[in-house]
Amino acid sequence: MVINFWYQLTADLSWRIAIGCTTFAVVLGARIDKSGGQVKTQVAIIGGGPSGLLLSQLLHTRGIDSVVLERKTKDYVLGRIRAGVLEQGLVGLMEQAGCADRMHAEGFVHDGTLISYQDQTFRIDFGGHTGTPVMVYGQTEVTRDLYQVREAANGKIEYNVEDVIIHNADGDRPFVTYTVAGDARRVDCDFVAGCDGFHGVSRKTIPQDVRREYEKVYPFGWLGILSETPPVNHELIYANSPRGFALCSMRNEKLSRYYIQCSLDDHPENWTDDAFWAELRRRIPKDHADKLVTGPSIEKSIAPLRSFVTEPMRWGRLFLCGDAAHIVPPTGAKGLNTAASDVHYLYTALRDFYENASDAGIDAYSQKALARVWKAERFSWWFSSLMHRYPDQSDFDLKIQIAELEFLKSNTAAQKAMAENYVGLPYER
Ligand code: RFL
Ligand code: PHB
Repeated sequence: MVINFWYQLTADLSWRIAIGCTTFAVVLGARIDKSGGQVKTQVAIIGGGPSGLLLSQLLHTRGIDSVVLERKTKDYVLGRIRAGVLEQGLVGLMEQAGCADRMHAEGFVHDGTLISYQDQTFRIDFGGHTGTPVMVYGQTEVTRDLYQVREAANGKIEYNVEDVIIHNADGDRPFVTYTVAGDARRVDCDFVAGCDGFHGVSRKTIPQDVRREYEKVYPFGWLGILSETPPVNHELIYANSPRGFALCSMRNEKLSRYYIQCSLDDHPENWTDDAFWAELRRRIPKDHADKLVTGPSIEKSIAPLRSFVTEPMRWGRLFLCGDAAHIVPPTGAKGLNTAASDVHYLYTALRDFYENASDAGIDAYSQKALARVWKAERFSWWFSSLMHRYPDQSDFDLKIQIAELEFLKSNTAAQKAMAENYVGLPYER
C-alpha cells in the first residue's frame, strides 16, 4: 500500500517535472528506486539488440534514464551474426554514444563495391559519387561496444525477461510488466521504446485497427557462412549469376562472410563446407573464384528475405524502432542502418521533450522515421530484384534485368543514385 502510494506519486511527479525542466527530470530519472520488483525510469526500452542499446546509451549521454529489458542473455545476443556494413549516420551515432574508438581502429572504410553479372564486373565508386564511404564493422562488434559503455555507466539491463506486457501505452502513465525466472516485475516510465525486433511484443501492442502492415516475401533465402579465411577481395562483391545471387563480404582481414541465394526449403545441414565453396566459386567472377581461399565454416545459417513495414511507428507513448517496425531484404545492408535512423529520430525527439518541453519531435517521429524507412525499403527491394534469380522469372524478365545492369554499368547518373542510397540517405532534421 505504502509502496503503491509512493510509486504513484513519483510516477506522477516525474512526468510533470519532466515537462519543461531537464534538471529535475534528470535527477528524478537517475533516482531509480526498486522496491518489491518495481522500478521507475523515464524510458523503458524493450529489446537489448543494437537499437535498444544505442538508444539507451544516447539517452544516457543527455542524462535521460532508461531500463533495457532483453529476452535473451548477453552471450546469445552477441552470438547472432548479422549486419556488416554501417552507414556514416550510424558511425556518427556511435561517436555520439561515446563508443566509436574500436570501430575506427578496427573497422574497414570502403569507398566502393563491385557488381558482377554474366562475364562483366564493374565498380560503384561511393567516394567519387558521394564523397562518403561506408564502414565495414560487424553488428556483433557494434553490440559488444554498446554493452561495454552501458555496463561502464551502470546502465540497467535486465536479461532473460519473459511475458513482457506493455500497459497504458495510449495513456499518461505507461508501465511494463514482465517476469524473470517466474518473479513478477514492473517498470513505470514516461515512454516505451519498442526495440524488440520483428518477433517482439511491441508492434503487436498497437491495436490491429490502428496498425497497417505492408509485406513482400521473396521466394528465396540467403545461405550465409562465416569463415576464418582472408576475404577474396578488399571490397564487397555482389554477383548476379545464372545459378543465383552471391555476396562476398567480410568482417576483418582474417574473417570472411559469404552468402549464396538458396531455396526457401533448403537447410544449412544440406550444405557441406565443400559444397558451399564450390557453389560460391561458380557464382562469382572467375578471377576472384580462382583466388578464393576456403576453410572450415564457423557459422552457417539461412535467412529468408522479406520486406515489411508497419504504420504508424508511434501509438501514444509507445515508439517502435528498428526491426520491430520494419524489415528489409539484406541486399544493400539497410536493416541495421535503418534501425539506427529510427534511433536518431527518437533520441532527438526525446531530447526535445525533456530538454525543451516540446512535443514536436515525438509528434513528428512516426512520419519522419517512415519517410526514410520507405526509401530504404525501395532501395533494398530494387537491389534485390536486380541481383537475384526468381523461380518464375520469364526470358523477358531476365532480359530486363540484364538491361538494367548494363545501364547501371554505363550510366553515371544511375551509379550516383545507387551510391547515394548505398552509403545512406541523409537524416532529415
Ligand atoms: P534485433 O537485432 O532483432 O534485436 C531485438 C532484440 O529484442 C529482443 N526481444 C525481446 N526482448 C524482450 N521482450 C521481448 N518480448 C522480446 N522479443 C525480442 C531480442 O532477443 C533481440 O535481442 O533488432 P534491432 O535492434 O532493431 O536491430 C536490427 C538489426 O539486427 C537488423 O536490421 C540487421 O541485422 C539486418 N541486417 C543487416 N543490416 C544492415 O544494416 N547491414 C547489413 O549488412 C545487414 N546484414 C542483416 C544482415 C540481417 C540478417 N539476418 C539474419 C536477418 C544480414 C543478415 C543475414
Ligand atoms: C554482411 O557482411 O553480412 C553483409 C554485407 C552486405 C550486405 C548484406 C550483408 O548487403
